[in-house]
Amino acid sequence: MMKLTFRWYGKDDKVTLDNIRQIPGMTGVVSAIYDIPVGEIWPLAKIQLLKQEIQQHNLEFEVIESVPVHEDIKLGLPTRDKYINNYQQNIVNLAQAGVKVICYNFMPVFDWTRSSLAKPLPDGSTALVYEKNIVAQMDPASGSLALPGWDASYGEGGLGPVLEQYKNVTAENLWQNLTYFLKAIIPVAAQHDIRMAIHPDDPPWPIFGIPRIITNRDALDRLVNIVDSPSNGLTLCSGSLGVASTNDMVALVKEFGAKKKVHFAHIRNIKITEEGSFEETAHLSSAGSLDIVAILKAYYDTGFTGYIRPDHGRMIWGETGRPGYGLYDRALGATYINGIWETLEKLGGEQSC
Ligand code: DNO
Repeated sequence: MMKLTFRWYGKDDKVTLDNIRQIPGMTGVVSAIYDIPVGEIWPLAKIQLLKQEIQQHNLEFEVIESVPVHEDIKLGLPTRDKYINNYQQNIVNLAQAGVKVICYNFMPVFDWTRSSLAKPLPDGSTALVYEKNIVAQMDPASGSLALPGWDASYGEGGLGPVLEQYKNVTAENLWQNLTYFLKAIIPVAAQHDIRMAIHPDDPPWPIFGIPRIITNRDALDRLVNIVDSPSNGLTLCSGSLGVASTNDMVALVKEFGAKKKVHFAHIRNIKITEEGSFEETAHLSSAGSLDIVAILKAYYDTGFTGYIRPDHGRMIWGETGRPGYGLYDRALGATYINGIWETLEKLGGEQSC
């Protein structure tokens, strides 16, 4: 049985733990410590407090999304060793608090990127969209750009110098720096029974002239082979990889699921509006370009027992809040996942449905 979870941004989140608890089938919360700068150590006491609060709501605290990777590690600067030591300590502290999976990503500077956070859709909802023509005109160094996934530690105007540092960084450099990082942290994770789960790049192509490497099947394969350990695995995010029509999500789940490399599943649907542009949609298969039933069936057939969560939702029913992370549409997504999973269980894995 998979474990259904929900992302929660802590006390500042408009979505409460009570809200989450009432979603049918919810077993746990995916969260993080948000008020410690990237690269620093998360004090054990803070982690324990977060855990207590979540457990008081009868929810489990076993997945972290994310422990961010400091830019100096991605850039391969001499200062990286200090940040890698801190990362190792975070793994140890989180293990001590009972955490099982740590999600992270290796996207330079920008985490997930969109051209609009609230595009009105014909049904009156709003959604996150990525239109390549608009992104092409955006200037991240201007200081006025605000995107949802950005690491808040780059203040206004603070991006210019960081972007400058990436000028000569190639995709192969990023791979080397990721390799250095993994060789240092995976043994620590393995020793403490933590499974690291890299999140693919979203979108899975270079943006603003900076390379991105976790973008397709070959990249995932290369990643898991850098260090051969059950602790070196994936967050397989359907909405991130799935926006490239060359990525076959069902095949990816089958391949990496069979190898027991998927520790965390993000389920989201998207509609490819043209190659390189997309809109986020409701989870329902017919709403977007992905066959969510086929994706979940692939998880089911590989005997997936990991953590799964509905991913971004649209804003519906007048809800306002953190783009992509309101309550209602994600809760509908959770219920949809439950419905499909229950059907698969009742009909049995080998039957088509
Ligand atoms: C977006 C998320 C990402 C993800 C990180 C993982 O909604 O899926 O921001 O949390 O990339 O490190």
